[in-house]
Parts: sequence; structure tokens; C-alpha cells
Amino acid sequence: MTNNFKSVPVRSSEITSKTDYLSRRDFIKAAGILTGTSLLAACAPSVTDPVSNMNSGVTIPSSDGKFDELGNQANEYVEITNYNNFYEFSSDKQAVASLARDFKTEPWTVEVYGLVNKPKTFGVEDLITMYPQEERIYRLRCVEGWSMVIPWEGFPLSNILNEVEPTSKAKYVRFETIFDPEQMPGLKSPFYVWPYQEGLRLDEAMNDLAILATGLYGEPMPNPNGAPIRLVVPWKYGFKSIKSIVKIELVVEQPSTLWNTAAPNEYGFYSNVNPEVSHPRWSQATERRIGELGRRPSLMFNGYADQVADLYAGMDLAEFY
Ligand SMILES: Nc1nc2c(c(=O)[nH]1)N[C@H]1C(S)=C(S)[C@@H](COP(=O)(O)O)O[C@H]1N2
Ligand SMILES: [Mo]
Repeated sequence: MTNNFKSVPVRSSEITSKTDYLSRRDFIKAAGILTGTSLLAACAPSVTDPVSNMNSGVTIPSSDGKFDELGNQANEYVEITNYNNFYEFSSDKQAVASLARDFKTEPWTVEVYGLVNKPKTFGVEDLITMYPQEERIYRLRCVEGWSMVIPWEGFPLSNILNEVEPTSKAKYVRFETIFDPEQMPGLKSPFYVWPYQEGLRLDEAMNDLAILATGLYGEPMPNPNGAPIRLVVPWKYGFKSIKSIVKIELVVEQPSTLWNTAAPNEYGFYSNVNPEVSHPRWSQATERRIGELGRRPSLMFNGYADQVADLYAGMDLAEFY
């Protein structure tokens, strides 16, 4: 055990198996030192300084062998957890990780209600044991024009929806993030209507690609990525994948969303990745994969057209952007 524990920085290229990693984590947790206060606290985390991300010198998971179905290697754990849009903490992507370090995510419940036969409030720990957690290695394409490949763990959103039995009146699903100004300094921003809200059409929500993610790289969901549970809809721009969810409501009308309310002409309700429809202020034809130098072409539905194009049959994808 002791030689698994490193109190000095190790390089991200060092590899540990998931089992080794988890047992090391358990050990550190048991020792009560994985509480957010880093032994390397003097170093503020940043993308250029991968080592500083490692609480207590824990070896970080390796991207070795982690590829999406198109053959793209997963981004490094340090990239995924230090470059985040999470406006409740900050609009500065590189400030989120440190501001969210002590975010309290236990206990945590998700209330599922509205137009359903069996409304229910779930404890996150119950959701993790109720449904098998699957690994899904997905591309995440931000509307701003950057992207990553992320090995999520979670379960299909449809599992939880089927459990509560939407009535025939339910047409949309509305999601809400926790609103906790004491913990989330970004909520002071007057530019947005809080809490962060998002929505999907019910048939989109039932698609197998839509997951509630509870972890990544075999670790519980890191705070900057939306601990303890967040939505991931990989064929849509990243802002649809709402973080730190506390409410899921089945409704009749298309729900209003934070970004659509802030700038309706820039952020549509559907927001399917579409290289042919420009954002009013920039082209969406290409993207910058974090960790790469040039730009690469963006893909229709972010490369998931086979699984989701049918959902939009007969719709004008330029109009319903
Ligand atoms: N509650 C909440 N969810 C959110 C956001 C946010 O600011 N608040 N940002 C969105 C945006 S713009 C993106 S690109 C993704 C980023 O997810 P990641 O940090 O895990 O890569 O989260 C989305 N979910
Ligand atoms: Mo985004």
C-alpha cells in the first residue's frame, strides 16, 4: 500500500490500472487526507502545470487505451478537470477548478417530478447502485469552438425517466442545477437568470446516447465537471450538458434555458452540433481539440448522426438551431 502512495509529484505519463488507482484513492480517503486540501496547495492548478492538479500526490488516471469509436484518444484527466465552463463558479475556465475545490456534494438528491405517474427523489448514491454504470467515451464540443474526448461513467437518462413513468402529456424534460450562492461565487453575476436550466425534448432525452454521468476516468465526478451528477448529450453543444443537477421536471412546454434567455439569437434550444450553421459571431465549421495544435473539421451532430439524425426528420436544422 505505502509504495502506491506518492507524496511527490508524478508525471501524468505514469500509468496505474483502474484497480490500483481506486485502491490508492480508498487508502488516501481512509487516511482522511483526500479532503480537498492539497499537499501541493501552494501550486494553483492550471493547464500548463499538470502536476499541481494531483491532490495529495495521487497518481492521475492514464488516457492509455481510451479511444472514442472514431479512434480519437481521450483527453488527459488534467485537461478535462482544469479547463471548465461552470459559470456558477466563474466564467474563467481556468479558475473553476480551484473555486470548486471544496464544493459540498454530499448529501445530494435529484428530484424527478412534474408530468409523471411516480414522482421520486433519488439519492445519488442510490442511482449509482440501482443502474449499472457504463463507460461512455464521448466527444464534447463547446459552442465556443473547442472540444475534448471524455471517458464518462454513468447510465442512460431513459432509465430514470422510465422509472418515474412520464404521462402522455409530458413533451419536454427540464433540468436545473443547484443554486447555492454561499458556495458558488459566480451566482453573483447579474448577466444570467439563475439557476442554470436546460431542456430536451422527451424523445431526445430517451435516446440511448443521453446519459446522466456520475464519474469520469473511473473516479467520482470531479467538482469542476459537475459533481455529483450531470447530463451529457454528446451530439449537442456543450452548454446543453447541464452540471450538478438537483431537479428534473417533465413538462408540456419547451422550457426556457439560461443561455437561450441570455442571448436567444446565439444559443438555440436545440443546439445540435452543426458545422454548416454559423454562430452569429463565428463559424462552427472547425474546432480546436484541446491538446492539439491546429483545428479539425467539426462533424454533423458531433459525429453521432447515425444515432440521432432521425430525431430531427422533417425539421429545418438551420431554423431549429
Ligand atoms: N450548471 C452548469 N452547467 C454547465 C455549464 C455551466 O456554466 N453551468 N457550462 C456548460 C458548458 S458551456 C460546457 S462546454 C460544458 C463543459 O463541461 P466540462 O467542464 O465537463 O468539460 O458544461 C456545460 N454545463
Ligand atoms: Mo460550452
